[in-house]
Amino acid sequence: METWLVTGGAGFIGSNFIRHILAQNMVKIVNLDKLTYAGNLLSLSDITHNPDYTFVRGAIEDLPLVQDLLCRCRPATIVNFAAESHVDRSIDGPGQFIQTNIVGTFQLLEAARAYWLQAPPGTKAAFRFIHISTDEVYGSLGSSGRFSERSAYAPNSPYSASKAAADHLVRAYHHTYGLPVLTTNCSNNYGPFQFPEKLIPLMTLSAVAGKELPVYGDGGNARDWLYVLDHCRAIQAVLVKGTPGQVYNIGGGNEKTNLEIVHAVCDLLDRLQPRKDGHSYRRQITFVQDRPGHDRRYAVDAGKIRRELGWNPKETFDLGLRKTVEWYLGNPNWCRETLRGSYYGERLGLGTTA
Ligand code: NAD
Ligand code: TDX
Repeated sequence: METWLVTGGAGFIGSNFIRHILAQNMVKIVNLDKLTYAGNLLSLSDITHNPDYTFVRGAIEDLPLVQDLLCRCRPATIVNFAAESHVDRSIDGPGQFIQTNIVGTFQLLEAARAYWLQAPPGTKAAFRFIHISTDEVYGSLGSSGRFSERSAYAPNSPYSASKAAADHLVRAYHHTYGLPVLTTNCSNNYGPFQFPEKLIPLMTLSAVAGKELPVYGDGGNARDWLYVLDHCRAIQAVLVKGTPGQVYNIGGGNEKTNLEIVHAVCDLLDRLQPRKDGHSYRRQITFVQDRPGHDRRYAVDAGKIRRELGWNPKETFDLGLRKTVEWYLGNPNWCRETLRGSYYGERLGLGTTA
C-alpha cells in the first residue's frame, strides 16, 4: 500500500479528506499538522486507531522535520492543505499568513524537491505534489463572469495574497525543476468540522445561542458554495487523473449572497430547533460594518475538471446545508472543545489591532 503525506489534516477540509480516503482502504495516510487554533484532533477521533493512519505534530516550515518525515514514510504523494485560512484574521495579523502560507509552502516544496530528486525511478515517475488553493487568488468579480484557470491573479486580502504567492512558488517548482505539482483553486466549502469563525458554522451556533448574526455590509457579497466532500472527491480526481503542471478550478456552480445563506440557516433552524418565543431566527440578523477590502463576488467556472477528469459535485445545496446545520446541532462537544480558549464568536477583521 502506498503512503500519502497530508499536511493540515486536522483542519476542516483536511480531516474530511483523510476520512474520505481511509474509507477506501487503498492508501496509508501520514497527517502532518501544527495544531493551530484551527486544527483539532477531535475531528479525527474516529480514525485515531486506524492502522493505516499516523499523526505527526509539526509545522510545514520545519525543514529538518519534514525531510526526516519524507525519508521515513516515503510518500507517493504530498497533499498540502496546511494554511492559515481565515480572511478576517489575515486583516488583523498578516504575519502568520506570510509565515505559514508562503514560507511554509516554500520549505515544503524544498523538502519535496530533494526527496523526489533522489527517489528511485518508479517512485519518481509516480510522485505528485498537490497544492490546495482558493478561488480568492483571482480577486473580485463584477456582476457577471466566472473565474477560469486563465483568469489573472488579483488577490485583495493578505490571506489571498499569501495563497497567490504560494501558488506561484508551486508553479515555479514545476517550470524550473520539473517537480510534478498540481494546483487546485476551489470556492467556499461548507460541511462538518469547519471552525466556527466561518460564516455558516458561526451563524448556526450564534443563532441557537441567542446572539446577533452579524452580516457584513449589505449582505450582497456572493460566494460559490461547495459541499466539502465534493471538494475531497475533486482533489482525489486531480491526484489520480490530473496532469502534472496543470491547475484545476473547483466550484459548486452554486452562487449565493451572504444574506441568502444566513436566511437559509435561520429557516432551517426555525424547523429543526425553533426559538422558544416562536419568532424566526431571522430576527437576530444585524448588519454590521463591512470587512475592509471585502471582495464582492466569486464564481468559479469548473468546466475544465468536469470535462477532463469527469468530476461533478454530487451534493445539492439544500441537502448539504441541512446535513451541515444538523451536524453542528448534534455535536455540541466538538463545538465546545474546538472553541475552548481560542474564540468566542467575537468580531474579527476590522484591522484595528496592530
Ligand atoms: P483550516 O483553517 O480549517 O485548517 C488548516 C489546518 O492547517 C489546521 O489543522 C492547522 O492546524 C494546520 N496548520 C496551520 N499552519 C500549519 C503549519 N505551519 N504547518 C502544519 N499545519 C498547519 O483550513 P481549511 O478550511 O481546512 O482549508 C484547508 C486548505 O484549503 C487551505 O490551504 C485553504 O487555503 C484551502 N481552501 C479552503 C477553502 C474553504 O472554504 N475553507 C476553500 C478553498 C481553499
Ligand atoms: O460573521 C460573518 N459575517 C459575514 O457577513 C463572517 C464570518 C463572514 N461574513 C461574510 C464574509 C464573506 O463575504 O461571509 C462571507 C464568507 O466569509 P468566510 O466564511 O469568512 O469565508 P471567505 O472570506 O469567503 O473565505 C473562505 O472561502 C475561501 C475561506 O475562509 C477561505 O479559506 C477560502 O479560501
